[in-house]
Amino acid sequence: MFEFKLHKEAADCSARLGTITTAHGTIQTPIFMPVGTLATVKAMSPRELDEIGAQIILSNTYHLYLRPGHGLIHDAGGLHKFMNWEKPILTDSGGFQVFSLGDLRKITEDGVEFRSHIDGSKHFFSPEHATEVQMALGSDIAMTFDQCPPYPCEREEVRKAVDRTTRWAQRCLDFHNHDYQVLFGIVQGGVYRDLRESSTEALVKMDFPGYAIGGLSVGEPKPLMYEVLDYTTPMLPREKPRYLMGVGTPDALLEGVAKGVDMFDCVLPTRIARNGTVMTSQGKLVVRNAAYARDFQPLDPDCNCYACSNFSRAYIRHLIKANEILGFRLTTIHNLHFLLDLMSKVRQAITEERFLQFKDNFMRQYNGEQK
Ligand code: PRF
Ligand code: ZN
Repeated sequence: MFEFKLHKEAADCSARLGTITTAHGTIQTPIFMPVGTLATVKAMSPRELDEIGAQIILSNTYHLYLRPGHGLIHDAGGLHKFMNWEKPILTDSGGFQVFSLGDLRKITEDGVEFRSHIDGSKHFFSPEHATEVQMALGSDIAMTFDQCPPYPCEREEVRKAVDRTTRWAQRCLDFHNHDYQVLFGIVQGGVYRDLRESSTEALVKMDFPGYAIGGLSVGEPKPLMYEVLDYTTPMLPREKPRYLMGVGTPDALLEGVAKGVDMFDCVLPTRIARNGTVMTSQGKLVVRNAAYARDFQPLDPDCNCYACSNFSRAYIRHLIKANEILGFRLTTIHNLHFLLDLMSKVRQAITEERFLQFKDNFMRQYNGEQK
């Protein structure tokens, strides 16, 4: 079961308000998806995720295939039951993760041979296999197996990756067969406009229920990513959800929304939390720094999350310096709350036809960075 409803479109930019209904419930777009690579959003229980307003999470095919294995998760009753998360789950196909392995992999038309980052054992992923694993996991949204070229990358290399991604997308689609799970296509093409065009055109013909924009936020300058988004989102069907993969800085989320993106995911909020950095309405703050040793304010005075309502910067810094688990849990709770709350404010602003004004105000405050 899957339905995308477009409720509103901004008059002065491409921002959209919508809902996506899956077998595990309805989510509101634009949305940020916390990343739970190993069937856990690191440091957070599902109850806590629920409390901070997470509506959907992302998990990774590659990691779960290697450990504990999709067969085991299937036997446990599927990923939702295994991890006790009852709301929607999107799984990434493993394409991106396998391609990030560098020397550990070999690509052919049939698929990718790679060595496990855990024990060095040999494995093979094909479009069919990536699809089969995702069906066994039982996520609500599965992704096609794509080839994400690095940045920078020669045009000819990117062209080959686009053509292969197109053929692999068709193979995923032909193989996919699941009661409620849907499969999204992934557009590639690097920073080459005509390649983005041919990738999009080929995938749109296959009529996926949703489309991701892959191959961005891989090291290119942000203005270049925005330029690619500017011409890529209008090539995608208006009535289908658009997902920008691997983007999660506040400025890029707001730009993405303004350019018509509906879904985002990123490890950033959870990863930086674990090294003592938080996002606040006044910019990034490295609470681990000595400057906060005697700072008894909350992480973000404008935040009402559990961490900010109950603890000071000084206390959280102390926990992190002492390597206490609670410190990392509190910064994770705050960072996820911050982005989920930002997206909720974004949706409210679109509803009230003042999104661009909201975006300007937010960015002005955020860029007045604290040290
Ligand atoms: N493809 C897939 N997953 C991804 C990406 C991609 O291009 C990116 C790029 N930022 C993040 N995650 N399958
Ligand atoms: Zn907070």
